Amino acid sequence: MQKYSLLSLVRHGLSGHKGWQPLWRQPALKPAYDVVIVGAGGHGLATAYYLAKEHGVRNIAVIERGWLGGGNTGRNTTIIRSNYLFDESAALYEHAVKLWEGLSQELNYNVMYSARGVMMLAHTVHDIQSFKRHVHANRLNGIDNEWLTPEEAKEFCPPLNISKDIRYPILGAALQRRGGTARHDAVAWGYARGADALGVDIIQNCEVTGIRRGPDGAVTGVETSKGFVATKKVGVVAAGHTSVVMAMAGLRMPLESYPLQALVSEPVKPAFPCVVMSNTIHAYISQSDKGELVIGAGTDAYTSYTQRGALHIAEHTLDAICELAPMFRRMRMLRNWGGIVDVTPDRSPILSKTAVPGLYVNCGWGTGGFKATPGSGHVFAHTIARDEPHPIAAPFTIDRFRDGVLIDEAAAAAVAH
Ligand code: FAD
Ligand code: PYC
Repeated sequence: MQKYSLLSLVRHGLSGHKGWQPLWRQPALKPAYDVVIVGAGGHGLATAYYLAKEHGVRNIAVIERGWLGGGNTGRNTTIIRSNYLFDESAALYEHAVKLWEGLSQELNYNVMYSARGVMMLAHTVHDIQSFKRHVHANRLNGIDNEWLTPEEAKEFCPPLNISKDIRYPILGAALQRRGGTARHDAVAWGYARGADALGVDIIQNCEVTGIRRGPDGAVTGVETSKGFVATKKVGVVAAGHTSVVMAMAGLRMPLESYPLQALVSEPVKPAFPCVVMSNTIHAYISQSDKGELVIGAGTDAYTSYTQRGALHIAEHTLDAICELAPMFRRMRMLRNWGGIVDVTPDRSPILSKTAVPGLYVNCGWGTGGFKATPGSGHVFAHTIARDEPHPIAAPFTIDRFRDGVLIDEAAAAAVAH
């Protein structure tokens, strides 16, 4: 694999940048693989990377019906944090944050992880109680989180309006300083490049249309738009389309798929130093390194597979943003879009073996899975390679919906809490 470094940049610069190699191959689909991953989003690609790197499985295909990173991975607002309430969630998301901290070095690819701080605004007494509970629970788990007064919040993020005369005044905030953002495309590209270098075949523009099972019920392969592929292990990592893919094996999933929308502004000079989330009014905002304000909303009210933005959602969210940071009132918005998020009844993911031997599923990340990408891939690779869950993944079994052992991270929420 070509290495990226200052030296290689200078060397290629001297020869007119003509010698760079493509980041991954465009291989033909082989008739058989040891493992097939369905879906080349960040989670699927990370799973393949760690399967190859840490478990020595080299004969892997990642099959993607569109282009890699074109699903929610390339559509999200890139907020990274680990300030979840329950011990199980804290362990999972903190595992991911620790991997984020070294990911650019691990992949030799700049994923632009920026720990600029994630601030969650409280607007009601209930918010204050709930966020303080999170602060205490996180600190007991060794995860940084602190409570700020409105004045301290404004000091950390000067554009905030802390006047008491608005619809939802800011009454305080929880701040995770190690939280932040990363460049979403780069995460998909970095894992794709790393997996490809370890021999993983990434097959784009190829839809999985069926899952074949043998007389004992175990997986024997997948049907695709490019033909049949034999395999004994299939990992489904298809986000909003997981229910559709799992139904191919006869399994009904505890998932609902909703559009979640986001939008970006015209680019401006650095003006917004951190990430701000307001779950109460369903608005969150950060500024990309390109200068665009990256703004997101709550989920749409209805289930749907429509990956589109809608004006009324943008209007509602911008109403809130203009109240929170009035200096943005004259900004123009450039584009909006939607992604289909896979939501479980307890708003926690599923990382699990299934009742079908050889079939594994990684889904249910809903509105909040980007932050988990490295950790999710890491523990799911273990689950597939060893046919038993990684200890961090064990509580996130699909069986919890049968047994009632839920991990209820705000089931009423319209965005991740
Ligand atoms: P995806 O990237 O969606 O990958 C799944 C892939 O499966 C897709 O590429 C799809 O084409 C493919 N696929 C589906 N069916 C088939 C098939 N039959 N055959 C082959 N391939 C198939 N999370 C955060 O942590 N922070 C945020 O700030 C945040 N903001 C968000 C904002 C928006 C607007 C959206 C939509 C999501 C947001 N999320 C956020 C959630 C996050 O984007 C997702 O949880 C995460 O990216 C899921 O990654 P994935 O790899 O599982 O899914
Ligand atoms: O999970 O932090 C998050 C998030 C913010 C916006 C959407 N998801």
